[in-house]
Amino acid sequence: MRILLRVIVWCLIASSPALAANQIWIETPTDGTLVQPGQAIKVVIQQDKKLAPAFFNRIGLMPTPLIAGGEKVEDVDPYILSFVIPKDLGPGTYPVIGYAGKDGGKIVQTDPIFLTISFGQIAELRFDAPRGYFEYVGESRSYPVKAFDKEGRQVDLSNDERGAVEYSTSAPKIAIAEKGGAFTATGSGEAWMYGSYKNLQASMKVSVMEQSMRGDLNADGAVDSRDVEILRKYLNTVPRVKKDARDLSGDGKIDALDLRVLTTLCTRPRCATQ
Ligand SMILES: [Ca+2]
Repeated sequence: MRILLRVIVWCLIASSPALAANQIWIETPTDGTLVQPGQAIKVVIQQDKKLAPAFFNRIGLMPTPLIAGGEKVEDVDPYILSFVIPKDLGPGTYPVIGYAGKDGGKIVQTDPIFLTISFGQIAELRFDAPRGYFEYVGESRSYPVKAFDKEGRQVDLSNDERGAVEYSTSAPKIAIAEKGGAFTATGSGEAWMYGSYKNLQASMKVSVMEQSMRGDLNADGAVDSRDVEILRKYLNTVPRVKKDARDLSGDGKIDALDLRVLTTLCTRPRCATQ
């Protein structure tokens, strides 16, 4: 019985396209990449390194609604193919499948990857969180905005050629905007964070906790090993803002000296947590 089972499993594996797919695969783009109609896409196909170079002499992409077809002969891997997404293609998810073959040999296929088309008309920007929150002055957190078309589908802005989202705040004394949706707390209080793209703007309230106690970096009302852990993560860095709560020695650096000062501020012996 067991032998029979093995034979069946072996037959399944041997006839499975997954075996052939192991010989070649699509390295980029990755599965789930958001794309736009009219966008030029570069597809990188890799082959199993155990195969000799030029093992395949026919490499191409299977025709799909996304790809009109086309074949390219290359003698080195990675094989790089390109195509332009048709301008009139509607939103949806479309497969990309690569194939390779050798004259007189059989054709092998990659596993498919799927690209998602979302419309380029951006109707709304939204922050990806209900509210911004910082536990101490000097902390940086990422609050990128997301863009949506008028049907509520997400539009990818990450490598948009039409320009990047610009970030700002209502009060630089509370928080400042850094690159790519990162913000840094500069003082305690509340303010607004903004993300702008063309004539659209998203806004979100942000709070920077007031420090009730020097060294209480996570704003939980105690100085303990949790605060030590936070400080430890930033050892030997230079704070972005003045009065950074981690720069306890006030010398403009976050280093072992601050760690030593912090341990003297602990609420309980040995910085134990409650
Ligand atoms: Ca604390």
